[in-house]
Amino acid sequence: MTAIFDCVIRNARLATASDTIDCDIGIRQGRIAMLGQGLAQGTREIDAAGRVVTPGGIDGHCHLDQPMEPPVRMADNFDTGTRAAACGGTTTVIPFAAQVKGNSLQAAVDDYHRRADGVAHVDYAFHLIVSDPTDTVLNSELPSLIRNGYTSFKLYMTYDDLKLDDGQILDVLALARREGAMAMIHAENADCIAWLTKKLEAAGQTAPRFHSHSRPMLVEREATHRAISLAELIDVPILIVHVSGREAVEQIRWARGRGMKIFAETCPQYLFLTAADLGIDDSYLGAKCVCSPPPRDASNQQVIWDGLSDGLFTVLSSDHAPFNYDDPAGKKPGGKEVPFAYIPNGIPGIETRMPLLYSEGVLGGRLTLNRFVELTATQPAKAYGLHPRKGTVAIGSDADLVIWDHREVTLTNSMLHHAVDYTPYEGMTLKAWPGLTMLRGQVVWDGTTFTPPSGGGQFLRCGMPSLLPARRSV
Ligand code: DUC
Ligand code: ZN
Ligand code: ZN
Repeated sequence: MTAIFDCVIRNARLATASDTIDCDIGIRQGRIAMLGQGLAQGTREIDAAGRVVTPGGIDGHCHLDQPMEPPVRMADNFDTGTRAAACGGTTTVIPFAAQVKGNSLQAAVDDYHRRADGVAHVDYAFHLIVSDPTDTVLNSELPSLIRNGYTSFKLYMTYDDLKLDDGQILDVLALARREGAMAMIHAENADCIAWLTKKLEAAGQTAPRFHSHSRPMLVEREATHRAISLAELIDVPILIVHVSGREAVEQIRWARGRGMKIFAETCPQYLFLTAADLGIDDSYLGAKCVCSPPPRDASNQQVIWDGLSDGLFTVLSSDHAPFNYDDPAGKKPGGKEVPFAYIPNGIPGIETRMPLLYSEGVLGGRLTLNRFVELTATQPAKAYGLHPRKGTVAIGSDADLVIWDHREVTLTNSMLHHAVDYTPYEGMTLKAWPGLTMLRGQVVWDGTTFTPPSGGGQFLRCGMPSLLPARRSV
């Protein structure tokens, strides 16, 4: 007799965003087929023996193989980046197809598919980055891409090659409202950053640590408030990405108090790093932690923890932006220790996102297990139109799961699977690590070894975000 399940995970303590139950999990053809006690024998049996099982993580903000201005190149492509994701308990990633100013958005999407096809080891969708909202982009390309499964896009208020002015942002937000798409906003005031950078350079203050002086909380607070105001003018929800501290959080709470739908994302670097990690002297090692917005201080870390536990934040993502430290294509462009303004922005974190939050959030007593699931899987799936196929454990959902090992782990870069030559969390002691990651019923990480899934990671066309109201006409 053939078994009715391809696999049964037995004796799980299964957590979703709403419930924690003790059960067996029956899997058939890559999907969750049954939850219950005493399920029939599966072709494969995995005993979870009371261990916590959660949905596979969804990293709703990461950068993989994103084209850069030479000589800079990202260290991770879809092969190494998604391998690292899988080993860290993430089964879906959503990196960015970035429009180059002067080029079409469709060209960016086509190029990005070529980079991912046949190479990814977990499932993936694409956000878009809109850097040049021409009439063609607004009237034709973007609406048609949204209808084809690219339902979220990022807008930048800073970075010369990406930033939009307020009028352009209003144009794109109006389109997001018409089409029901999710607009993500990078909120930092570009002119203030440029002005501060010039002053710092004139004073010879160019070491990596001055990166945080050029982007104080004020520039994030102002841009966050402006983004909220632009969204209010159009009457459209937005999601503010990588919120780093108190003053931005205050703006979001203020807007929510006025009944606005402002969603918010934060990242592990704002919980575990501070500006001191960019250096307390002029050492170049601080370049490893140069990212934007920059990490703040201990009291801001606490504000971020509070926002994670009390519901302020919608999602927790990695903002994995992988550049080697000791590399002419990385943090030392052209082989030189450069002024902070020329250091590629970003830190690696695709593999450490889930373990850091599980260990220090759940086992550290700061977050409930269900809130952990909500932040790392369920709400990203809802925000980006992948729920309920992804982000939860329910009958018919993809069997994307993590079994957690509660054990002491000293984090070192040598145990990670990305292609980056450092981790900002080197030497940290964690209380847990994924003991098994399953993608659509296939074990891709068994706690020791990575095994690529047969058939590879699949491209996911996103539906409409389910955190949003239905489409409206302006
Ligand atoms: N900031 C971003 O906005 N994107 C990538 C990395 C970073 O630090
Ligand atoms: Zn950003
Ligand atoms: Zn980013």
